[in-house]
Amino acid sequence: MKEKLFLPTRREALGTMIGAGLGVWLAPFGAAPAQTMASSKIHFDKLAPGASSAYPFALPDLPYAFNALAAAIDEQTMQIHHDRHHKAYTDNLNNALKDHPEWQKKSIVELLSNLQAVPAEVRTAVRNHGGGYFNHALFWRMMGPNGGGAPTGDLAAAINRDLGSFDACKEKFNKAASTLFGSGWAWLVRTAEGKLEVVQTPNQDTPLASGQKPVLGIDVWEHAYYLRYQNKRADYIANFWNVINWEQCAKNFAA
Ligand code: MN3
Repeated sequence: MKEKLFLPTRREALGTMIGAGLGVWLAPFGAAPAQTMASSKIHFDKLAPGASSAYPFALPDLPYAFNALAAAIDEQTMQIHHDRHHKAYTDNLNNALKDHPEWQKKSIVELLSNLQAVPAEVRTAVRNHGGGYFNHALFWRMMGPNGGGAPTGDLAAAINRDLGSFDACKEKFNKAASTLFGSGWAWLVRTAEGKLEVVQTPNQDTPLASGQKPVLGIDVWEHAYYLRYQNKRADYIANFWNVINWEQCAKNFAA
C-alpha cells in the first residue's frame, strides 16, 4: 500500500525538498507526464508562510490584528476562530500523530494528498484536524486589511480563460459558498491539468485530496460568520470580497 502511493524513486527525487521543509505535492498514483508533475508541486511555505509544513504543527500567527478585517469579519469572530478553532485543529492533529513517528516525517501536503495511505486508526483525525490545520493556515493569508479589488496578471488571465470573466467567477464562487449544505468550504482551485475551477468541500476536506491546488477559499462553517451575520451567510460571502488578498492568491496560483 505504502509503496504504491509513495513511489521510492519519486520520494528520492523529492527528498531534498521535503528535507528543506517545503510541502511537496505528490500526484495521485499512476503515470503522469513530466510537465504535469512539475506544475503540480505545492509549496506550503508559500501558501501559508509561518505555518509548519510538518510535525509538530504550530498554530501560525495571524498576519494582522483581529480587527483588521472589519470590512467583512468582526474582531471577536476572528479571535475565537484563530485562537480556539484553529488551535484545536492544530493540537488534535499533533495528538493524532504523536504515536506514529514514521508519519510525523510527512508534510501536511503529503498527508492530506494521500489520506488512503494514512493508518486507518488516525485517518479520520488527520483528515478532519489536518484539513482544519491546512485550510485555516491558508484562509488567514487569503485575506488582508488592504484586500479587495480584482485579481491581476496571470491569475486574472486564467480566470478569464477558464471561467469567462471575473464577474462570472464571483457568481460561481458565491453560489458554491451559499449553497454548500452544512459545514465546509468553497474554493477556486487549479486542477492537475492547470485549469481553474470552483468547487465545494464538506467539513474540513481539502482540495488536495482531489488533486487540486487551492487558490482562494472561504470558510462557510457557521463559526466563521454567525456572531455578526447569524443566518445571513450571503451577506458574509458578499463582504468577503472586500478583504481578499489577491497578491497571496496569485502566489497560490503560481506556487
Ligand atoms: Mn473555520
